[in-house]
Amino acid sequence: MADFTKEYFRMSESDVALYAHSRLDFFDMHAQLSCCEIGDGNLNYVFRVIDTVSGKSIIIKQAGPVARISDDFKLSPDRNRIESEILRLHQELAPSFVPEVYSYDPIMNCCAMEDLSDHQMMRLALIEHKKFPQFAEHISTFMANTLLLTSDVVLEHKAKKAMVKNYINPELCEISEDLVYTEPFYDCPRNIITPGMEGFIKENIWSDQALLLETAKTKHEFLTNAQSLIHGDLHTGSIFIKEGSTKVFDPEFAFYGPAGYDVGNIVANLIFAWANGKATILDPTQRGDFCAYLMETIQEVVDLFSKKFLKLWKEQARTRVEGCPGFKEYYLGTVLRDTSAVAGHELMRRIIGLAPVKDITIIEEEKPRLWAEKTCLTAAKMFIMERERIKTGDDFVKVVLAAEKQIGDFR
Ligand code: SR1
Ligand code: MG
Repeated sequence: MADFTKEYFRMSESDVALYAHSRLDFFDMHAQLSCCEIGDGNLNYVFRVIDTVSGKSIIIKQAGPVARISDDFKLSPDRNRIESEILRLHQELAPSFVPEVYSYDPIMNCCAMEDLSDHQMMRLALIEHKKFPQFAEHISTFMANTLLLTSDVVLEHKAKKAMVKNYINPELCEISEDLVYTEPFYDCPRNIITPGMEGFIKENIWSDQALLLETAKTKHEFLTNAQSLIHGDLHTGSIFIKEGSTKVFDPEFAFYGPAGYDVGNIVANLIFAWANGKATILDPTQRGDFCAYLMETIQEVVDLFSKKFLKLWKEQARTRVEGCPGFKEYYLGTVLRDTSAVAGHELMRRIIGLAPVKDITIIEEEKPRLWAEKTCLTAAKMFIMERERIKTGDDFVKVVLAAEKQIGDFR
């Protein structure tokens, strides 16, 4: 029988069922457990264990020593500790927007958490063109709380530095440094590029020296700005959703970085869903309705985030320095500038880099696929180049509409 108490090994489905029975205080002794690996992410193994007698279920997530997507990425399984601790912290800072964590096991590098099978992964729900009217309200609260309450604005500075130390996450950061900030900007051998896009990318991205200079600046912002304890990978595949409920999970990329990184990721991934809607919904009324919903959501996410961030600042800022008139508006301005830049980077790296998103790859026909990719890249470039002036929800929406106009219609 497998021993889960001595040495790490990668668990099979039957190991996980046994683990749940013997190591967790969750199922009763008469439980009949069945286990299935359900993970479709790039890094980890996710198991759903269900008791066929009571119907009770749980999720067990185990980190492997290398990424699922490629053995090139050797990763510290410590990411599972970071993930479990951050989920617990997020539970305190933004209650009801995260799954409950039941246990963390530093030997097997796995954690057990609430099964959210009544929710759907947000990316897949958006690909089915479902709408979630409360999403902007939920995610803006989540981001304002988790980003401001972990910053120097609110935390005592030595306590904040201890947090920076505890959540140093060099290997996962390196993935973002390479995949988000470096590889999309040259002809990197592991970039995945859709046939027909090569010329557009060479001409508009790789040969644009002004753009490359700005991406050098934004990369160093990511490397050096230990502003907030960010989620670090807040795309729609890291969110479970159902009508009236939003749950953010998978914070294994968390570290102290620029607050705008999370907000920018949300904006970019809503744009992918918008591009998918434009490219795949045949009925014009339905298409207009779904795409308008996404533009409104982007606008609301940015504006609600700003409003809640300022309100929370007023209530929680720690010292007289943070109370200095004009400072909070200045600081928020820098977060929105970074939001714009990161939205641009996320759009670029999912079109040009190693880790594309399903919203785009699912578009089978050539014309709409190339339209979607070119529109996303055009918006991306504007977000990076014009980041200093992009501040309101309306500014973000206008960038997408300007990119759409520039590329033209494919129909
Ligand atoms: C090698 S990991 C590729 C991507 O998957 C994760 O979800 C992150 O977004 C990462 O960049
Ligand atoms: Mg992930």
